[in-house]
Amino acid sequence: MKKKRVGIIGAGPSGLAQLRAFEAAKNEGLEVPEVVCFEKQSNWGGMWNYSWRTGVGKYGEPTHGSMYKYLWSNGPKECLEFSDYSFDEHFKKPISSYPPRPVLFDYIQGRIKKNNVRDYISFDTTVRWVNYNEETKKFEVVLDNLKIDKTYSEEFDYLVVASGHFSTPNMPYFKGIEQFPGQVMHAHDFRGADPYKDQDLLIIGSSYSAEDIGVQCYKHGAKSVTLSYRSNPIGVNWPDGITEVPLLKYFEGDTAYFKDGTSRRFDAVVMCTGYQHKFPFLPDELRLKTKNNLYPDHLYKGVFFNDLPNLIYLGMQDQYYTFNMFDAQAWVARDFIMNQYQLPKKAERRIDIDKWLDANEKLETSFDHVDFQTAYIKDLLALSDYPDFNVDQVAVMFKEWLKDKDENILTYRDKTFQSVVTGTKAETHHTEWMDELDDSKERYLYQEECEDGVSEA
Ligand code: FAD
Ligand code: NA7
Repeated sequence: MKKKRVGIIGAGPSGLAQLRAFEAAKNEGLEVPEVVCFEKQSNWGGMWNYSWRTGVGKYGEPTHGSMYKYLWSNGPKECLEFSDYSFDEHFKKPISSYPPRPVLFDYIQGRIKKNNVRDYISFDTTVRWVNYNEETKKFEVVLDNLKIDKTYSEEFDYLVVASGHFSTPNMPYFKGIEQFPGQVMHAHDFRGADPYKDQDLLIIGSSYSAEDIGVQCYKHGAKSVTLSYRSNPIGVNWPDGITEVPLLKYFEGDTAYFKDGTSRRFDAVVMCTGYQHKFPFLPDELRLKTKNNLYPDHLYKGVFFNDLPNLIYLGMQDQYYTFNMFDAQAWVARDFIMNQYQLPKKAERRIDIDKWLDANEKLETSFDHVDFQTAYIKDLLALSDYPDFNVDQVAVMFKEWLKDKDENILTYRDKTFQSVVTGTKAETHHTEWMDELDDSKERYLYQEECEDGVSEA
């Protein structure tokens, strides 16, 4: 019998989790389907594969990357650790709880380099369009091999969409912005704090990007940072030099006027106003339409498109849990594809989705959000043989992290946590985060004992 074919769109952490899930089954001696992953960039890692480019890439495709220089993990690494590949196994020594981007990128790659996962990925290949054929029950995927400028198509029995959702900017308009004399950009195009040294910076938004870009620019020498919120302020104890104000109403020249009647002049504006779930390669009836939230509608177990469950979406949720959530999802998807996990009927699936949507509606605090996603992860873990980990303890760490940020947004990254995978307590990093201006892997991992016993990098 002909092997089933599985197409995966994207080789970021979610797509790689799917590849790894199949490899794990293969290593157990099971017969796995034929799997092909398409990645429009020249390397894997998705967001973690930093790109200096903005706008379009070398082949004229929209640049996927939204990450920037000097980006350090914004949550404890112990909350995202793969349960089948620990930080200890990768780094061979304890490291701190908040590593910089290149170190996490290295970790992601370590697990898949152990297998021949790269062989399954067609790089520099963008998915242009998908048709579903009701008669053959197959997905026809139209692709562009960007390197040789060739369009072709392939057929699949299952399609896994792992193309991420923090790449297409949500960019609001504010009256007068077209006359603002300084730089206006979205966080998607932010590549590091250097241009904002000695500048007065306005940031719109009050979520992760606003917080992190604001604090980074403060750390790297911005003269002042003003954060303007629409619904709720971030509300942590800000240091002198960072202020939160209500929403921007309009600009007059370089001066911004806010809802509370205050005004101030700025050199530059960064819109940290979130991203759109965008799937330009999917027709209407297959496209997930959602805002960024913890339980997008239409996905059974947060994964299976209810109208057509052979269409699988990974990582589409707003995220407390990341790498380990993608794994838990990918393992369940794999078991469905390999007939080891049966889905209930569509109406039953709908009831389950509604149950989660109702619960999501009722959430109020950040702690509620953590508990909700924790319950979701547990639900997934019960469905596959992805190695169990102490999810309740991870939830405790997330809550500690939230409290740490509230207490001191500049020092929370100096805290350490204990792995639920190995029990290892993280090291204190050799340099306090506020004094550490170098985010390279070499600098991070290098440590030398000085004569006086104080470690120095
Ligand atoms: P992505 O990483 O976005 O990967 C999607 C992949 O799909 C990309 O490689 C892309 O090129 C490819 N692709 C897209 N469209 C196509 C197409 N048409 N054809 C072929 N390939 C395609 N998470 C954390 O855990 N900790 C952090 O500190 C953290 N910081 C973040 C900071 C920023 C600025 C952003 C934007 C996100 C951050 N995240 C963080 C969340 C991050 O999104 C996840 O960690 C993770 O990268 C999501 O993985 P993914 O594979 O779902 O999506
Ligand atoms: P998020 O978490 O989706 O947050 C988007 C923010 O943008 C949020 O504060 C919104 O305010 C705000 N927003 C959206 N539209 C507007 C308008 N029109 N005006 C003002 N403010 C607006 O995106 P992030 O980029 O912060 O985080 C995404 C990922 O990147 C995350 O996983 C991180 O790890 C990095 P609201 O509260 O809705 O009023």
